[in-house]
Amino acid sequence: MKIQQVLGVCFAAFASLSAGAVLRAEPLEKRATSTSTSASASTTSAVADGSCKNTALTRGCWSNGYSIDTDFDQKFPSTGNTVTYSLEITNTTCNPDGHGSRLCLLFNGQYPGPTIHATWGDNVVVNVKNSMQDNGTSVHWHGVRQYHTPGQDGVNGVSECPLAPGDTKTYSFQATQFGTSWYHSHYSAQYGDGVSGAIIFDGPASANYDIDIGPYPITDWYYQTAAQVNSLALQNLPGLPPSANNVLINGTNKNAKGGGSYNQVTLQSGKKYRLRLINTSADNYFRVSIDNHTMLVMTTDFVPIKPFAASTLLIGIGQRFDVVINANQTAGNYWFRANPASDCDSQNDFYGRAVWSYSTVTVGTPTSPAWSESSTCLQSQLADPYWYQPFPSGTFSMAAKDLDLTETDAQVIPGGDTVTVWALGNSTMNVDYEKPTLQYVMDGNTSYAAEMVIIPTTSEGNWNYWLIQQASDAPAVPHPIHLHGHDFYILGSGSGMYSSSVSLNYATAIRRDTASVPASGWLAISFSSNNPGAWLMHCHIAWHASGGLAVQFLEAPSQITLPSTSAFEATCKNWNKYYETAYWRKDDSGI
Ligand SMILES: *[C@@H]1O[C@H](CO)[C@@H](O)[C@H](O)[C@H]1NC(C)=O
Ligand SMILES: *[C@@H]1O[C@H](CO)[C@@H](O)[C@H](O)[C@H]1NC(C)=O
Ligand SMILES: *[C@@H]1O[C@H](CO)[C@@H](O)[C@H](O)[C@H]1NC(C)=O
Ligand SMILES: *[C@@H]1O[C@H](CO)[C@@H](O)[C@H](O)[C@H]1NC(C)=O
Ligand SMILES: *[C@@H]1O[C@H](CO)[C@@H](O)[C@H](O)[C@H]1NC(C)=O
Ligand SMILES: *[C@@H]1O[C@H](CO)[C@@H](O)[C@H](O)[C@H]1NC(C)=O
Ligand SMILES: *[C@@H]1O[C@H](CO)[C@@H](O)[C@H](O)[C@H]1NC(C)=O
Ligand SMILES: *[C@@H]1O[C@H](CO)[C@@H](O)[C@H](O)[C@H]1NC(C)=O
Ligand SMILES: [Cu+2]
Repeated sequence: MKIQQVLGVCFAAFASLSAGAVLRAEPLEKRATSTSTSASASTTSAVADGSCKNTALTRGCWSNGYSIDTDFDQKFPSTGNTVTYSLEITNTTCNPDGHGSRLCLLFNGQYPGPTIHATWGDNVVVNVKNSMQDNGTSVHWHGVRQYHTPGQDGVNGVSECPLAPGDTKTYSFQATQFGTSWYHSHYSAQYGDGVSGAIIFDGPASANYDIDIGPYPITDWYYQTAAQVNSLALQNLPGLPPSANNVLINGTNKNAKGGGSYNQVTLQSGKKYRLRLINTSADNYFRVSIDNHTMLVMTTDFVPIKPFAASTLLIGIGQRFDVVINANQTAGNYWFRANPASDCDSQNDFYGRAVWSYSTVTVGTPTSPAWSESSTCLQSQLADPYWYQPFPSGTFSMAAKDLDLTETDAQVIPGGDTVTVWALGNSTMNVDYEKPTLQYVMDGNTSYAAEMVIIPTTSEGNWNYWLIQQASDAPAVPHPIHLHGHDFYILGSGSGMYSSSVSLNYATAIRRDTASVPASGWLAISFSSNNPGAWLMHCHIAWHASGGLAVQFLEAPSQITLPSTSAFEATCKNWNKYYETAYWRKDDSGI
């Protein structure tokens, strides 16, 4: 139990709803055109509507033959427009909850970092500068497919060398999807120090709303640095990670002693608001709700779903839920809550709060009652996808390969300390910052080091089936598993050992980029080989990724679109030079 209390904070993957939480599905008030049927039909590829205008009452519309019915894995527009951002990472201090100033690593001096805002089909260019003195970095665009741009995925040791202090890199990729996501450093546990920000790609939506109030990142917050918490987490069991000290909602909260301030949102009575919930946690587990208001959930990660109403939502690390909130209650002040889920063994001594107020009342401390919350941590997968891609029935047991998830004490860095490490498929990852996977591809070298944990995918056009199974002797904690370069279909999950007699969902599987392997349980996923590259799949608990809980799928190496060799090599050269005399040494998996 002690282990679960401290480590067991990553249970959620799907929206977990209490039995009474699903209230009513609210369909689009107006369909884009009358010919559209894909919301209810089970077809392999949705047919795009004709053009109609995207307005408050027709959010399913887009333009030029694209709409909510367009499955962006099959088809996406190219606008020819480029949006450009500059992000500079500095080593500075911050004090988001009034508890006191601490070391923070921030994009452009702010937490959360600037929101990257583009339109479906745009090219996105981000100039990143590493102005920290003592860490490398690489910036990953979570959930962004990086279709034919694997060199822009921002995973040091896989798609690039880390950017040395003082170095710059221009990331460039197309927004082939629409919806909400986030970007963060992939350099060890660095993002836990604040190096993250939101991404919005404008596009159609499966529910109507009047006003988009943008991203709402929710994160756990520690008064120690991520490197400090991480080194404690890596110590041998039962040396366990310290608990978080607070929860930040949109970068702020009051602390336990009352200092700091709440995020405040003003609502106009009668309007419907789109809110983009993003879980940017390093570790912890909360249940999100707004007193007296239900949330109409319309998107999970980047993927549209048939809208359903919920009073409370559980979100896994890295996951996003776009919801619509109808400001139709008595004008007043209401709590927005992000509660640690005690039923999931998360600690109860901190909680997230924000104040949502109607414009006609004076902003004040709400007295609104909380929704009653589920008392079970079990996830029920109620989200129903907007686009179906049925699988050949019964394929899984025959085609699936196992990735066993285990935990052990071992050396990650040869000669280094014995630490708690995790393995997927028998191997603990330890990437080589100086020789990323794409370097091997450029060299045509197939003598991969074992600790790269390279797994070849099926050939292009074929499906990959994976069973991620927690070993019976692994600690009973759930893990939010995130795949790069693809969304995977979740065919099923459960507790205990997977058995081929379990029925899987082939017909209406939901597609996500992050999903949970339940404590002591299994997760059955599938993805199609349709994007050549080197794609990491890892646990999104920062400390577990650090402890090596990752594999990389190497897909169609001969068809990979490689990044510019000169830029790639310059980054590596700068890194190698820096690392010769670097003060801090790599002491974990690197990711
Ligand atoms: C940040 O600055 C502190 C002290 O100024 C230094 O000890 C630390 O190594 C720096 N960290 C990074 C990532 O540059
Ligand atoms: C979140 O914070 C940013 C920056 O302070 C602010 O511009 C934005 O309006 C906030 N979002 C919400 C929904 O409160
Ligand atoms: C973030 O994800 C973690 C791990 O899945 C989960 O424990 C936590 O509840 C999530 N936080 C929120 C605010 O949903
Ligand atoms: C909020 O909901 C509670 C419980 O249903 C109800 O008693 C209360 O009157 C509501 N508050 C307002 C301001 O509508
Ligand atoms: C308020 O809006 C919600 C969500 O659209 C709906 O379920 C509920 O019935 C509405 N309540 C009132 C009092 O109109
Ligand atoms: C892990 O080891 C087992 C037993 O040796 C083997 O059957 C399995 O194929 C290995 N898994 C991977 C992904 O290599
Ligand atoms: C392939 O990579 C390995 C590991 O870095 C290295 O030892 C070997 O020399 C390389 N082989 C070739 C032909 O480059
Ligand atoms: C990054 O910098 C922090 C100090 O800010 C340090 O504790 C950590 O060891 C550094 N990590 C690496 C791998 O450079
Ligand atoms: Cu994990």
